[in-house]
Amino acid sequence: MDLKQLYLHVIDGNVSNVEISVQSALEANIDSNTILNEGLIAAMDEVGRRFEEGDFYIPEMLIAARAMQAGLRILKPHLIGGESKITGKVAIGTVKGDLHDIGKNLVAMMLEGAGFEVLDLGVDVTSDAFVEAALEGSQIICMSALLTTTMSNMSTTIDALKTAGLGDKVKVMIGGAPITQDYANQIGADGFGADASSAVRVARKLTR
Ligand code: B1M
Repeated sequence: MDLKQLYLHVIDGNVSNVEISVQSALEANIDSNTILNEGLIAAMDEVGRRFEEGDFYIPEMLIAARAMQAGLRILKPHLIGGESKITGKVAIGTVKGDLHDIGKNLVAMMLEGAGFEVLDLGVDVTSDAFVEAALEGSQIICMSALLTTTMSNMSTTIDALKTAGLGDKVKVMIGGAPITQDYANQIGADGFGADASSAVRVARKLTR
């Protein structure tokens, strides 16, 4: 079975064909991470490229995102495995001004699968809401940003956590397409995840 079809169906935003292709790939015993990376994520990268070139507009990005999410729903039980012992409590959200949630949802899903109790704050999350989650016992504040114009809100939240006296009590992990380890170091985040699997590794390290 060829993942090229799945890739093309995501770009076309064809929900039912994406669902059928993910199901067929699973039945053909293709590894769930390969389906995710080579089928779904690669397609979203191409959608982003076409948007940048002016070949795609917001509606095309939206329908591709909807198709990707349909594929993810089928893939979810295969990605997260069977671990269930609670290993820590985290809060996750996409920062203020940013509505991208596919990567954040994927990270949340993988953290949950790894045994973390996950409080999903959604998108467009204010610093105050992250601080509130920390006050309520989240050990790691996980922030996602997809826009270069919103990533500075990560630093604003780190400042707000310090102002609330939580600087030493809570860890901060950040990620998203424009985020790098250098940026994490620069704003004083405790961890950076390049993708959902590394986010799980980093979260485990931060709660050890
Ligand atoms: Co938007 N968008 N978008 N968009 N969009 C990007 C991000 C963009 C790169 C496209 C492009 O130009 N090539 C560009 C940003 C450019 C920039 O900032 N330099 C862009 C733009 C410009 C915009 C708008 C401003 C467009 C406009 O209105 N003119 C607008 C902004 C709206 C807003 O947020 N205020 C906008 C809107 C949208 C849609 C709503 C249409 C839709 C989002 C739908 C949704 O999320 N429900 C959308 C989409 C789909 C994209 C692209 C095509 C795909 C994003 C995605 O879902 N990728 C994107 C292009 C791209 O990224 N290639 C683009 C798949 C996802 C699995 O990857 O989110 O990177 P990602 O997550 C990864 C890692 O980054 C990491 O793990 C994940 C799994 O590997 N990760 C973490 C993420 N969060 C993490 C947190 C962690 C650790 C790891 O720890 C806490």
